[in-house]
Amino acid sequence: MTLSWRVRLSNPVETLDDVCNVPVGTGILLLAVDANQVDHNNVLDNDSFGIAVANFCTGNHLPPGCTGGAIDEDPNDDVVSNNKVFGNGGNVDPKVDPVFAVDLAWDTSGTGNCWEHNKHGTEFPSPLPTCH
Ligand SMILES: [Ca+2]
Repeated sequence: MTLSWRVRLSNPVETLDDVCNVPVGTGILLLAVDANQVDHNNVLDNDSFGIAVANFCTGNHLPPGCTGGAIDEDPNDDVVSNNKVFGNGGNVDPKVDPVFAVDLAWDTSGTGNCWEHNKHGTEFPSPLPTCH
């Protein structure tokens, strides 16, 4: 099944929880998660980025080690494959470093994360690690 993600509205969450920190125009964000597979999605025209893989602290604009070891802050062994990801990052949320205003983004944290067989325009860093 192919899912389509297009987020153009502002974040409607008004309470002061972690969801409030999700940047406007986020497509799919893998924040500190391990062993997730994101595949066969259409991720199009999101203002900030398409699919991002990030460390918990980096993603929340906090210093490294921000949880004091309470959680594994790094994303590990995540696979992003066979997605169509275009037109993202054109109006990036001020909370997001502009280098991540791309279709496929990674803050280079964690181990075992890989990308393959995606159709996309922009990426950071380039090239992203492949799965084989
Ligand atoms: Ca983790």
